[in-house]
Amino acid sequence: KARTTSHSYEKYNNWETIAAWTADIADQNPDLVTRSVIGETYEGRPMYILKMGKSGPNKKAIFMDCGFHAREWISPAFCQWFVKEAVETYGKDAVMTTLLDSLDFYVLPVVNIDGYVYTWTKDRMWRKTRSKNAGSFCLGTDPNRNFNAGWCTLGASRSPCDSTYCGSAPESEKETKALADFIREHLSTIKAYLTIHSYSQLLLFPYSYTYQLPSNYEELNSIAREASKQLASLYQTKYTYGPGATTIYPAAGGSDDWAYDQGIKYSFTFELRDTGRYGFILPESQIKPTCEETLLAVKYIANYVLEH
Ligand code: ING
Ligand code: ZN
Repeated sequence: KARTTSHSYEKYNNWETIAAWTADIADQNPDLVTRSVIGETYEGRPMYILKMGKSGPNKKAIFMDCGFHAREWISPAFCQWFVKEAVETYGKDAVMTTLLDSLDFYVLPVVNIDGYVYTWTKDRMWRKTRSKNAGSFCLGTDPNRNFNAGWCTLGASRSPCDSTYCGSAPESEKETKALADFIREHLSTIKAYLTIHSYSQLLLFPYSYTYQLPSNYEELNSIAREASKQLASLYQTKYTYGPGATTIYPAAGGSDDWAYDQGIKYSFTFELRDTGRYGFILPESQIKPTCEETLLAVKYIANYVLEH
């Protein structure tokens, strides 16, 4: 099929371009990247996931997703950047080489594909999925209020017209169900869960659905401190870190809390640049610096997980 747009790591790519890119990057790096489909969206689009790493026995894995919220365009840009850096620096950068030799990364470049398409075609500020709601003319559920972690008890809405609508039940959305099914199927290998949002420059960890601290709070806090320090080392971008409930706001049904309660003890939500000057409409000139600094934090966390 002929291409109508070309892919660039320093531009925001539409879904058609990202989908084609997932095929190309896998075809061009057969010993490092495998593409598969974990499900399909409400509107019928295939949800591609890229498995990255040298094949080997009994490897631990890290799961990372981007594009939960449609308008947070820097997030899918980071997943694409991460995959590019992995294939370009494997065999050259010592840390990346060790990571890919010893770990697998599952990268889901866009979770909420229907919403992402909608932000390109109709409403740049759309957040939710695009599913129909019974008894309402309003569309969509907030995918990050739709997980079974204190579902809809706090910081979420029961009204389909609200941007934080929790859905009719946990995993009511095809996209969150596909993601949760994939993680449940790979629970024995997945040691870390990373989910990329924007904006606010935060590195969050459980819990958001309760003010209780997670059992390994001290460990998560020190990982977040060091990852934030690594991130700042490049351009002095300042991140705040801590449990979601006290660092951003209490909110139930988030994927990081759900993954943590599944037993994935290293679970983090990134809120990338900026702190509000541009907000969700981060200029393309900031894609490269944002992705470069975030990569340092992700590599730090991955290396920590590998060594523990
Ligand atoms: N922020 C997240 C949100 O879904 C969050 C914050 C993280 C909530 C983890 C719950 C759990 O509201 C953005 N920008 O989406
Ligand atoms: Zn978000």
